[in-house]
Amino acid sequence: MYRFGFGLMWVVGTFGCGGSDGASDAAPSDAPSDSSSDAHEDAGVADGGSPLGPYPPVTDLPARDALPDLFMSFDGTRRASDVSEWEAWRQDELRDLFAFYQYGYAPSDEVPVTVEVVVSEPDFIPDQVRYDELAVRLGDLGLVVHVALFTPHGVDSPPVFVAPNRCGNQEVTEDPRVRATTAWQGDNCGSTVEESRGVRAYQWPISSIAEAGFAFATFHESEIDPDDEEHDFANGVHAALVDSARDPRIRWGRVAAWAWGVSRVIDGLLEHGTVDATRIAAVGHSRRGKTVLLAAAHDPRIALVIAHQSGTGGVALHRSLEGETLELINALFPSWFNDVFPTFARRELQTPVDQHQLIALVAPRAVLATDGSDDRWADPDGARAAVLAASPAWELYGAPGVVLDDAGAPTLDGPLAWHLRPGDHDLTDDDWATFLEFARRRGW
Ligand code: GTR
Repeated sequence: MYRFGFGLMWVVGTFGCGGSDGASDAAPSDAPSDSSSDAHEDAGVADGGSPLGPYPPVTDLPARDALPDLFMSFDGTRRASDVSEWEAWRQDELRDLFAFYQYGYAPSDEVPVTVEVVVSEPDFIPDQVRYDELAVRLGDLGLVVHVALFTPHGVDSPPVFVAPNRCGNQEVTEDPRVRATTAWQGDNCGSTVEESRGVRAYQWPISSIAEAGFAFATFHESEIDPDDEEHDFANGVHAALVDSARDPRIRWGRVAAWAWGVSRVIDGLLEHGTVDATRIAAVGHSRRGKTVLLAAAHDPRIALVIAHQSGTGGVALHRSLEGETLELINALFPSWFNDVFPTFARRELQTPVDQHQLIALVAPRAVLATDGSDDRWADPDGARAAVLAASPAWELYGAPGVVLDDAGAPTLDGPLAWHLRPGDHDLTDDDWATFLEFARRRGW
């Protein structure tokens, strides 16, 4: 048993290999977990190109059931006790640890974007929504991301929801004025691109979003990187932008590439200039929930992030040991993370960073994590616990963090929130009602 209480609280402790453990009651020995097997190779890569490493190989990391401390340095020697220390070194250290052990490093090259409006439909929905397709060209990489931008009539500088999509922009509507993707399409889209037109329109209620005064911008994730294990990294931005100075084991995985893509789409939207630069929300479902959370942890322009049913590698704690395991996610999707992360299979207690720390990197901006009661694979309890454990990062800024109701359940009232609705893995009108309500309570 690693958890106590109602299965929703974890002891928080320091992690550093040489550091003291702040929660010794709950911590087992520092010896690596005996659940390790010979099949798990030692994934030490010395510094391998990490700006802040070197860090120990996975097999040398101690097993701790206490959550890694938000504020204590990895080596356990210093604590970020105020915002200036948190921002001066601890945020960088956490980002570096996540890159080194989990998501991989994005190349550091600057990629300036240029924007061309290639479709304009001022009355896409009469008297309500304008449609523009922005072709966002990524430097000289030979890649163009087509952003479908729906803006409400009569709202100057609207806030915007930015969302990666799975099948292409044509999935969001039956209307042929939204052009279909020419990039790779995965399963569950349709046997032809045209068959996938409107296939997920029910997930993207463009009219209700506009009615609430918001713009909606979506793009096909494959235009950044196809989720295509067969061709691995031979296509998309992985092929176009390689940081060969890094050890290949810690180069970026697919989730990191998609997150980088969210930021390039924001570059494009700001260049275009229609939406309010101070009210950019990123929203993603499932693997795209993982993506937008990582994007927000790196990109301060994302003022509000909604990670919907993001599960393992998203909001859910590794240490919750429920739902999708680290072993399974890496076996099923070997390209989503870096090549060190699979070494944590059956070694969840050795992870030196856990997902509450990724959430904390978004503070003091707004974060909403949402789940479905029947979606056990995404581990709602592990997500709720992560959100609660991240709350002290908001408190450091003097903000309330998670606001609980009288029964102790998280509400939508604070800048950090978790919400559970009945049902399974999907993106529904009820979810959108929650997203819009959360934004409204932030004063958007
Ligand atoms: C599942 C995967 C989850 C989640 C989901 C999705 O198969 O195990 O981590 O990301 O896919 O993106 O739909």
